[in-house]
Parts: sequence; structure tokens; C-alpha cells
Amino acid sequence: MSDLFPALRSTPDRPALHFPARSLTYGELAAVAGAVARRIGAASRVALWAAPTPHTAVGAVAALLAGVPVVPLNPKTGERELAHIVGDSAPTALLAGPDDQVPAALEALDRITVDLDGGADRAPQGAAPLPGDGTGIDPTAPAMVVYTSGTTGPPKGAVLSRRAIATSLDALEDAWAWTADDVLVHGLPLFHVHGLILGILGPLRRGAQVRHLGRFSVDGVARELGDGGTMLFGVPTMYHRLAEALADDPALVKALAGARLLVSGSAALPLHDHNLITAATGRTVVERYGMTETLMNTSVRVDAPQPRPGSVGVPLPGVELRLVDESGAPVAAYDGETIGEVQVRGANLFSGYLNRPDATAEAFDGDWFRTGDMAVRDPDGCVRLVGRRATDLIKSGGYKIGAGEIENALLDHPGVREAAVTGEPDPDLGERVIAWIVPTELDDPAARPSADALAAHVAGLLSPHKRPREVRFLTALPRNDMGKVMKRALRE
Ligand code: MCA
Ligand code: AMP
Repeated sequence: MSDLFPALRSTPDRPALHFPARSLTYGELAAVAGAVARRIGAASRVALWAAPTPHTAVGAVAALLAGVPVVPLNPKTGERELAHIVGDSAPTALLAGPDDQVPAALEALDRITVDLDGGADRAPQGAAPLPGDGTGIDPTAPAMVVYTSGTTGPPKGAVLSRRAIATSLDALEDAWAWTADDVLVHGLPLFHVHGLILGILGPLRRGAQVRHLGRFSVDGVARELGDGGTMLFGVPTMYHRLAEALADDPALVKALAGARLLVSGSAALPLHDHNLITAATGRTVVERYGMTETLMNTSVRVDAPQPRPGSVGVPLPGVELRLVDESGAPVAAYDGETIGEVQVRGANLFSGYLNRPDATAEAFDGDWFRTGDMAVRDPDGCVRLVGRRATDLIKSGGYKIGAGEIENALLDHPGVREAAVTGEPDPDLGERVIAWIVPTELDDPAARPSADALAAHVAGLLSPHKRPREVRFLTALPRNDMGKVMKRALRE
């Protein structure tokens, strides 16, 4: 595990990264990322402006080569969320592309420009071609801090070690027979585990190629998968859009049918979309189950005896998984019926939440991590997820969104007296964010803030994907005797 990316040295001529505007071989990536790594030097922590560009991929590799923890930032993050992340993670430098315009909150950081043309010639005389390829760096040292929402309060930074990343990627190699000859296609955002760790670092660890679409589109998937792509990663919203397009798009049918592996994750892929894709292409989408804090826990294996839509497969090598009942006792049954909370342990786990020992302690039951996901196990060991413990966590477009965080943002709008946020089923996004608002001006509907204004308010303070998709006005929120909002009554 000492060397995270052996292909940087061993196969310099093979293709590594392909983005719409630019491609790099492993040799080019080694030169460019090596030069950036030397400039990162001894920074204590670096932020990464994680736009969907090759600069983000190079910046992440550079930080890993330098052995300096990197904090990927969603370039669309609003001012409050960004201020929290920067304040909490305290980076000393910012990695960004030459054309990236960054908000004022980041201007005080030492900017390290990721220059895709500034490779080997920048290396000082006699410098090692690649600093810190892993030899000498403690595998348990922090490699990345990825921010993730909880039910209340601002997002927490999950600290991921080099070992956790390598362990999880190698477990997927085993489950998916992932080789250097694979060509992965995706259009996922690059500031989360799915797009960045699995979707960029995954292929690079294998010595394989990744083709990033810049942004997801059905046409982009058809083009790149049809032109030599062997694997596709996506969230269920992306597979839903592909499924809906299949009836009128023979090139897309051919592209999906010809892929070696179609993988969905981050949320449940509805059976309806599974069935549409299988009926049109003959392929079964493989689901894997993970979390920012645990990286990947289970997957349907490529050598599974039969397709299992609706199942997230079996625990990956090195992952111990148990179900626990309400009293905290392990559930022994493999009967496809007895529900328990999923708990996991293994070298794939995060090291804790940054600056939040309280939240870290709460997240564990001994050395078992409590995922909050509810599941059953089938007689053959396959796990099926059936729900989530917290109703205040919403999964929309594959993004995890905490209701409390949005409620706090809405309450800061002058037109809002009371606010509650719930998730409702949505055929495209899985769930959509609904805001229930008691306006300040109860008696004058014309003085209410518009739904668009509230959406823009949340997008500007937090992130666009957290904005309410629908706003419903009430004269009062239903509350119980303790004054707590009864969200079930709202939904009914
Ligand atoms: C619209 N937009 C706005 C507003 N309205 N911006 C600001 N204010 C507004 N009021 C913009 C959006 O920013 C976006 O811009 C565009 O309009 C469309 O917005 P939206 O409808 O939200 O996006 P979409 O095109 O429908 O996105 C669907 C999507 C996306 C592409 C599927 O949800 C997505 O990329 N999801 C991936 C989530 C993910 O990677 N999760 C992994 C975390 P623009 O189009 O320019 O962006 S989970 C994880 O990592 C674990 C480990 C796991 O298991 O995987
Ligand atoms: P995040 O914390 O954003 O990384 O999201 C992790 C959560 O996404 C998990 O706890 C699950 O609830 C959900 N998730 C991930 N993969 C799947 C999947 N294949 N099926 C259902 N839910 C999933």
C-alpha cells in the first residue's frame, strides 16, 4: 500500500485522465502532479477547488504525493457553508486551476495554481521525480477531509486516511475484477467520495483510464461508453435519466449493452429504473453501498451467481458488517426479513470527524460504526437496505442533505417566521427537499417571500443542491406538547 499510484512510474505512456478539454498520460500526470506536490511542500492542510476539471484530479494526486491532507470544496458552496468549512479545516493553501475565480473567503489563502503545462521543467535539479509516493508516509495519516451533512448543524469533516482509501479501492478491484484495461466513464461531481475517491483515484490506483464528462449528460455517456468505455459510475438520478432516454436512443442502448460494468451508488436505484435498463440493454446495474465515513461497505460482485436488483450485495473483503436491533443486540438472522441497523468495522473506516470528538464518539458502538441505515440480510448473505434511522436526513440526487441545516438557513430570511424541512419521494431525484414555511407577514399573502427567493437564499448560504424544490405556506407548524414540530403530520 506504500505507493498509492504505482502506474505513475510503471506505465508512463498509458492514458490516465481524459476531460473534455484535456487528456493526460500517467507520465504527464506524474510530472504535473509531482511539480504541484513540491509546491505544496510542508503545508499543514490544503483546500482543493474541486471543479469538474483535470486540475482537480491533478491537485488531489499532488496532495497525496506530498502527504498533505486535502479538503475538496464544492465550487458552488454558498458563503455560510464555505466559511464553516474553511474555518473548521483551516487550510494554509488553496489548489486551483489558473482560470478558477474563487470567492473572497479563500483569497487570504496561499494560492497554488495547478498548471497542466508546468510539469517536469519545474522540478528542481536533483529532485526526486515524485516526492512522497507513499514511502515514509504513515498509512494512518489523514489524506482527505470530506464534508458531509448531519441531521442538524453545519457539515462535519470526515477524516480519511491513506490506508482507508487504498483498502476500499482494492476491495472494489476484487469485487469488480477492475483492471488497468478498464476505461471508467462518469460525470459525477469531484468534491465527494463517489466522484473523487472512487471515480478518479480508483482508476488511477489501478493504472486505468478515467473519462470525465465535465458534467453529466445522457449524450456524453452514450458517446464515451460507445467509444471504448468499459465501466460507468453514476447516482440513481443519472441512471433514471438514462433509463428514460433508452426508448428513443439506439446509440445509448448499444453503449450500455456493450459496457462491462454499470455501477450505481449513493442512494437506492428504484426497481423501475433497474427493469427499464435491463429490458432495453440486457444488462443488470450493479449496486454498491457506501458512506463518506466508511467508504465502500458492500457490493454486488461481478462473479455473483445471478443478478440481484434491489440488493447492495455482500460485504467487501476486509469489511465486517452486522445488523443490530433496537436494544443494541446483534441480529443473527439471514432470513430476508429481520431488520436491523447496519454497523461496520474495518480498515476502510474514517479516522473521526475533524474537531468533533463528541460526534465521533456518538457515531461508534465500540469499534463498530453506526451507519444509521436499516437493512435485512438474505440467506445468501446479500444485504438489502430498507430505510434510514433519521427522518431528518434527505437524499436528493445522491447528495445527503440535513433538514436542520436548511431550516436554520430559512429562519435567517426576514420573510420567514417558522420553517420545517422534509423530504418527499421524487422520480428523478429520489427525494426532493420541501420547505414548510410560516411567513412573517401572516395576513398579507403578497408580502410572502416567493419560492424562488427562498431557494436562492438557501443556495447562496449553503449549496444549490440543498435548495428547496417546493415551498408550502402554513399559518402554523403542527407541534407536540414539547413544542417539537411533528413532521409526520406535515407529510400527511
Ligand atoms: C438551479 N440552479 C441553481 C438554482 N436553481 N443555482 C443556484 N440557485 C438556484 N436557485 C442550478 C444548479 O446549481 C445546477 O447548475 C443547475 O441549476 C441544475 O440544478 P439541479 O436541478 O439541482 O441539478 P441537476 O442537473 O438536476 O443535478 C442532478 C445530478 C446531481 C446531476 C444528478 O444531483 C448530481 O451531480 N448528483 C451527484 C451527487 C453525488 O455525487 N453524491 C455523492 C455523495 P449546474 O448544472 O451548472 O451544476 S454520496 C457518497 O459519496 C457516498 C460515499 C456514496 O455512497 O457514493
Ligand atoms: P453520504 O454520507 O453522502 O456519503 O451518503 C451515504 C448514504 O448514502 C448511506 O448511509 C446510504 O443511506 C446511502 N447509500 C449509499 N449507497 C447506497 C445504495 N446503493 N443504496 C441505497 N442507499 C445508499
